[in-house]
Amino acid sequence: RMMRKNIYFIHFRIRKSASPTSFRLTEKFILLLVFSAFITLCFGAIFFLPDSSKLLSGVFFHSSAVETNTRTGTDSDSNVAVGTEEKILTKIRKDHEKALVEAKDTLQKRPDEIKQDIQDEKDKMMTFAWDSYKRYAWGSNELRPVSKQGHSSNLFGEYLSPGATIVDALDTLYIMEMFEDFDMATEWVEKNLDFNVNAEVSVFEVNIRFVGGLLSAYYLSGKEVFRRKAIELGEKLLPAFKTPTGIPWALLNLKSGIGRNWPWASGGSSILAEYGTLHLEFMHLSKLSGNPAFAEKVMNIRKVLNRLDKPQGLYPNYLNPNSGQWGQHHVSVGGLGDSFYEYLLKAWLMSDKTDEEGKKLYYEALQAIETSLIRKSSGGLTYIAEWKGGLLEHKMGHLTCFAGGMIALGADGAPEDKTGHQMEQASEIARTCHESYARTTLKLGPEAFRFDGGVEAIATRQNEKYFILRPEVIETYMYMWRFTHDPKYREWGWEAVQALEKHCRVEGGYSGVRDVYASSPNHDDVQQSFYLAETLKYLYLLFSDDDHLPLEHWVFNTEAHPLPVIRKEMTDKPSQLE
Ligand code: DMJ
Repeated sequence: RMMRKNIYFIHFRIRKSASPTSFRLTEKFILLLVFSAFITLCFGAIFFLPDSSKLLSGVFFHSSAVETNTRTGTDSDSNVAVGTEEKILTKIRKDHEKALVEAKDTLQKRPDEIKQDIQDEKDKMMTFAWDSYKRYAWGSNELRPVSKQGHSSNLFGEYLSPGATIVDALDTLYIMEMFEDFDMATEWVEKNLDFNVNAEVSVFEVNIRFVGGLLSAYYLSGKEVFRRKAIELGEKLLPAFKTPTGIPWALLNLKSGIGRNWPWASGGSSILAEYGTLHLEFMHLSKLSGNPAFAEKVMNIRKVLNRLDKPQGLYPNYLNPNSGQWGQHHVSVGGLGDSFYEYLLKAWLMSDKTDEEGKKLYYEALQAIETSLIRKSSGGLTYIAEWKGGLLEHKMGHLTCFAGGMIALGADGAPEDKTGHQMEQASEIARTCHESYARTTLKLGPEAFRFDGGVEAIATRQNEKYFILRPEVIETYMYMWRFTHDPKYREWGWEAVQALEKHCRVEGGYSGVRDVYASSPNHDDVQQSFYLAETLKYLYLLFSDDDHLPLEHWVFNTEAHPLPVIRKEMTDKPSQLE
């Protein structure tokens, strides 16, 4: 209904590669030998110049262009082989010049032109990701794009007729007007998505991906099947709240209704980012089902939290559902904490700004985060550190990068004239996260980066160097673009598109990489479902007009599934939510 006809797909031009040019031995052998030495010197320069000078001089682009232009077919190869060295050099010079002009054009393109490119290009990222999943992994949770097969992690239910990618991608397909694929996915949901199974699932993951995905699909398409399935699944999750405090278990067996917590979580605790990331979906479930139980469960979580003392106003990541006491005092705006803060703000926005308590809790928490966790490096980069028992760990996760977008989204409602300050903070966080990408070889961000031991925005531990197609940095660019229209956010998004295409795209889809500092990608062979749900959707929205899913009407859940604002005056008419 609200979709515009004119849509823009993210694309990339692939430069073809072929076998290296070969030279035949002729009587001009010596001349060719000299020429080979010249070529070797050129390549030497390409590899040994620092990246910055390659970029400035255009050499960086030359190198791939030379490959392209000298490797595109046997015809040109044989022409080269029989030509004189002068002809060869002239050809290479010409190719270089052409490539340089092309490269400069790309660099100098303004966002509007880039948008035009995106519109024109046939090779679409979402289409490729989706088609690959369809082809090799249909019905599995996720695609293994290198080995070209499916895999089903039990996080979202190994036996839950998995299909996590299908449900997670539904709204992206709809938003991008890929309606045939949307219909195919709908049919799969109708026929296969079954919750009456003996399976243990993560309550959080099932909620953000499955409940969130189904709700968005319902609101976008109006198809009843999604409403029904979302409510059915929501009801299956309710036994998770049967704890002495009502703080839900992390894991739940859908058949027996028996819950438990992650064995690694401090003293049997539930996790802040998990029990704190149910609010948006559960409020909508009550709205759509007429059953107040969903809303009651999440409002009770607030009550429990309100009763507790917060160290320096901060929320520790661990809370014991039996005793109602904090576990380890570890605070993070990244993993284990992140979307709890996001949902406080969004609860207020989604309630048409009537949920005053959500608003108050959000701005208070943000103030505490600013006081205790936000720091500036000596090089001038703002980052959000982690807090362990009062000590700061100067590390920021890729996950934490969503906070730039969150702070920008909340800036408008900030108390005490802090709007400008919060926008500034949001833009600084966006810049830091962009730096974390820019300072790698592959131009993709590491899982976590540090500001200690003489480094800034760089991962120092091997197990923090991977990139798994996460969306948070692009999510922040999207919000920053919407609020500032500063072209740099589209430029940064475009850089990410290029890096994804160059290093993550493989024959059978998109894959994460194990080390963003390596000279070439080592693929992890997983196309995460959130890549289709979030990364590609936020990229698409970054290059769309602002009235495409306007932020005054839609609130994105933490998996980027848009949920409509529940208007005060329409609270009794579910069908008129949007
Ligand atoms: C997604 O499942 C959600 O964004 C979640 O809140 C955090 N992690 C992933 C993406 O990185």
